[in-house]
Amino acid sequence: MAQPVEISITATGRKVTLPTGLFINNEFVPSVDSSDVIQCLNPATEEVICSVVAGSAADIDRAVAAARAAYNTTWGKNVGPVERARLINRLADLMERDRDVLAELESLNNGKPVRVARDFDIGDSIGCLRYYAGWADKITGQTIEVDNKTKLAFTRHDPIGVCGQIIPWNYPINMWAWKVAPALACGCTIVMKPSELTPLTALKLSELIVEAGFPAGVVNTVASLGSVGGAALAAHPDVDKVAFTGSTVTGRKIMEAAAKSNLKKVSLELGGKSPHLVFESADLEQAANWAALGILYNTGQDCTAGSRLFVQDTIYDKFISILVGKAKEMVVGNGFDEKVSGGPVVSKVQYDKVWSYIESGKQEGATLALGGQKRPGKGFFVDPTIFTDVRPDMKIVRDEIFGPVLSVAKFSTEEEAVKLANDTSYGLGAGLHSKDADQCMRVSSALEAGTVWVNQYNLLYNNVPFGGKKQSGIGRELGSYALDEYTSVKAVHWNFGEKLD
Ligand code: TXE
Repeated sequence: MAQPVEISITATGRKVTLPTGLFINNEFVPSVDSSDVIQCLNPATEEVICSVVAGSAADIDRAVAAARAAYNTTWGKNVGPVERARLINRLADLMERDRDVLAELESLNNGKPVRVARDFDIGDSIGCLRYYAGWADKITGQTIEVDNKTKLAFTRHDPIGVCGQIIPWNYPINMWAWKVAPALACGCTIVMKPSELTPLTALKLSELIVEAGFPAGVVNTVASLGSVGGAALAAHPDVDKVAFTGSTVTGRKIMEAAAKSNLKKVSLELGGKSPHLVFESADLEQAANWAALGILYNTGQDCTAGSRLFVQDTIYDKFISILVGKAKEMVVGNGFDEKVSGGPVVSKVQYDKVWSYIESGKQEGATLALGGQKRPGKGFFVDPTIFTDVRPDMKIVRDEIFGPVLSVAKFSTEEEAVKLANDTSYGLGAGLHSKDADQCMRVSSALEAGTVWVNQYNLLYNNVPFGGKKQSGIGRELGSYALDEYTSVKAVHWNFGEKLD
């Protein structure tokens, strides 16, 4: 099985022809040794959308060989930066042209509102491609004086080589763009493994890779189970770098596989349990808007979800009542309904996980201020749920839930707020709201996180780095910092005078 299928998107009347094979050397092909398929579901209806080929370890070998051959012949150091930028920009143009189709496919497979996919996920992804296209001819080294009379040294930022990229299901197109764009700009070739839950848009984008004119083998896409294709990529002896976004548990396995194979370079963007602090001087209406967005955006399936909210005791009751009002405004439903602001969670596994945490919050004695009741009917829907008066030892406070479930606790002093905020093994995001500029500076400096938002939350820009501290990850994506992840610095020592006797 590797034939394209036609998908009917009932809500919009659109018919989309979707490739279902493995994308290797610019062709969609069947597996070399397996008849396994991945069944893709619509999480809003639980209906099967279609099946796609599930790649095996042998298919990963084939894709890596294609990527290596392209790296050595048509890409890598064999193509100039202006041409790399042209192709990346061309890909961005094609995504712009196909924005509606991509948004509908993304919504169908992931559940997020189609409007959000169109305006934010795909808009940002197009911006990400253009941003890194702009970097392609600005990746430069240094000239270093070592001895004015006879020698100097300089550095070159070489492409790192063949990259394995393993992405999750919460932002399938964004994660694709965050990884593909800087890798291509730096001259790397790619074997992409999308999540087995959401492979459809990565396959559609693979068609655009051919149409944009990339040489065969530069970008390869192997839909596969994590334990099969993902594990094979992480352990592959001919992969020079693996870039991963996903759970901390899987991140550990990837690092171990990299260490045990060829010590390939690893970047990891992992889970979080991000703190969000509201001080008494804050604009409470605004802080409540950001706090609601922080936990409810993407149905809480966000690595930086502000899932632990700490509110100063003097404004605690008032703030919670404003916040509950804001959270109630969220319309949860099928992402194809234009009124909907929150879709379902992505899968039955995630649905069961989120509900088990909601049950544990009830059992451990947290106060339910909103939600916490299952809906009848089909679809993996979870309404906004807010627990107040939580204790630091509760499971809902310690673990990443990855759903629209917020834990709220109070603090009395700034020192206590920072201590509570940092009491986690994660360090991805953090937010604070205060009108006291000195306090904003002190607290943002004390928070242990790769990103701190002040008087806002969850906004990201393609030119600002993103990544984690502690067990939230290693390395940085976005901004010029991501270029370090895809380049290897070579120092060249040049002698123009010294003769040895
Ligand atoms: O993640 P996995 P899952 C968190 C979130 C969620 C939990 C579990 O808390 O509830 O993780 O989600 C691939 N070698 N995040 O199980 O397994 C897999 O195929 C190599 C946070 O879906 O980490 C997929 O492509 N790869 C996160 C990718 O890893 C493997 C986003 C992510 O899946 C592999 C997603 C293996 N052994 C989940 N096993 C974030 N940081 O945003 C799986 N994979």
